[in-house]
Amino acid sequence: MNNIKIEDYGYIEFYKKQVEKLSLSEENLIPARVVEVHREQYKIITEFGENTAKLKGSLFYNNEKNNVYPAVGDFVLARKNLYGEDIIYKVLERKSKFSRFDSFYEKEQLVATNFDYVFIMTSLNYDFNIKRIERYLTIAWQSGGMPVIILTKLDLCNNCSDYINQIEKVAIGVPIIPVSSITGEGINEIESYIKPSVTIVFLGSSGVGKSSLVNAIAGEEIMKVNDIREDDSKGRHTTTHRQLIMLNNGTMIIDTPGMRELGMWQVSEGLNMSFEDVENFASRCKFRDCSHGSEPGCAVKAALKSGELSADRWENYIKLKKEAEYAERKEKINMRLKEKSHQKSIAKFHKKLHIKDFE
Ligand SMILES: Nc1nc2c(ncn2[C@@H]2O[C@H](COP(=O)(O)OP(=O)(O)OP(=O)(O)O)[C@@H](O)[C@H]2O)c(=O)[nH]1
Ligand SMILES: [Mg+2]
Ligand SMILES: [Zn+2]
Repeated sequence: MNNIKIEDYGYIEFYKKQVEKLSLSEENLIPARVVEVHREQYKIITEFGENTAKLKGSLFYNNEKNNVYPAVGDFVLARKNLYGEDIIYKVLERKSKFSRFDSFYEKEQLVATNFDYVFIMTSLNYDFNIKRIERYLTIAWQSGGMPVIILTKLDLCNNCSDYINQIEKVAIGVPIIPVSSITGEGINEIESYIKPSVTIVFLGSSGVGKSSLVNAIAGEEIMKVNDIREDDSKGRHTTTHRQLIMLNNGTMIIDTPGMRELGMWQVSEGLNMSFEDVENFASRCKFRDCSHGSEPGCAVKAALKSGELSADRWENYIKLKKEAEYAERKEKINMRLKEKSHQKSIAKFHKKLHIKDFE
């Protein structure tokens, strides 16, 4: 792979300006984009082509509080190694990021970064679940990318307009595109997003047809698809890791494995956007701190009663909000713990110096 221009990978002024501000010239660092992330190994693309890379240990494994680790889609500064792995020095500030709350490690997990569009994919059969779409939309609005809803497996569906009507109610102002990767129906409607230097992240449960759509758009088999699987609800993950793919026309797609769990992570803006109707009602309550319980003049209760607001939508809003608050509390605790261990390691260091002084 010769003559690669990192600009074609979306390296725009936003990132260039950050680099100009850093005085790293003597290190000979070059811009790169992260295309794959494995446990401790990365795959990056630079002007020299694709290569494996690892983190500069002293900069990343040093128990600092504010280390930012690379995710798929990131622009980083790296040092070229002609004989082996490149070395990643720094992750540049992101223009967008999709993250979820990892309930096992109780912290933020980044799914993808620096994309322009978020394709929220759901299939028009067993998988269809309006609450999940509300959840995806909330995180997508928060991400900084533009959400688009893609309804897959159009060829398997007889009552699509019914599904579309349901989605329109919860996805106000979001494009909704039904497609079939088998018959090709609807693919031309996606074409307005398929432009050079544009990055799109594909999200959705396992088996909805994310990788199939990558192939349908590309017109060739780039991603592996499990053809014997019929019922997507019972599927095993076919795609096993997140990956940024460059199509022939210069569009980049981040294909992801389906996620079982999509916990809320810092989504207050996302909630504002995806539940604008709900928050509008709440802002009209008589008391500013209304708990929407038994207070008089509660606009939410009135809307629920009149049917202007559906009970399902209200309940889901409350649920997502609670989850987000939980994640926020956990984050605060984690920050405090990190702060403590950071202080401890500094204290240890000083103690060592001190002992040496008197030796
Ligand atoms: N009938 C029909 N089947 C489809 C369509 N798109 C995908 N499929 C089938 O659905 C199954 C899953 O497709 P994948 O593309 O692997 O799904 P995925 O979302 O990438 O799944 P993971 O990688 O596990 O997250 C495969 O058997 C596909 O052949 C479609 O438009 N119509
Ligand atoms: Mg896949
Ligand atoms: Zn109220």
